[in-house]
Amino acid sequence: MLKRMKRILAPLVLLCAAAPALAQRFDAEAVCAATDIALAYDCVIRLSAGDAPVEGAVLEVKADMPEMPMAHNVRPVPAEAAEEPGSYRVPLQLEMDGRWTLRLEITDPRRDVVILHQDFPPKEAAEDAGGHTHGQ
Ligand SMILES: [Cu+2]
Repeated sequence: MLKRMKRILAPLVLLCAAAPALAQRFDAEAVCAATDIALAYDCVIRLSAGDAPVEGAVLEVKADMPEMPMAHNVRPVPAEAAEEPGSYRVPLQLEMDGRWTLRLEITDPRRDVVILHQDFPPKEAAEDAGGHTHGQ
């Protein structure tokens, strides 16, 4: 019985080892710029896995304020591929200034969620670029 199990499992293990990139989680960073419209921002999100840009991804961005649960209901915005490989443009219409989270819901090439923390209007200091966390 055990022998049989091993025979079934062995090819599976091989498959996983052959595709280490697939096991790697996505990473993202956002650069947002103010527009002429109040509280509207043009964000460019760079998506990567390992150090490689992720091209052709499908993702939506949901903005929310972690410190104001239930206060905002900004609709998710589908990201559009930008010129630079692995870059995606997301126009955001926020409802107030302050600290927002951008929840990246990635559906392709595989499902993942990356949460970015971002101040609006964006601070100029690079030190406050904001960290990011992963979540489901
Ligand atoms: Cu708020």
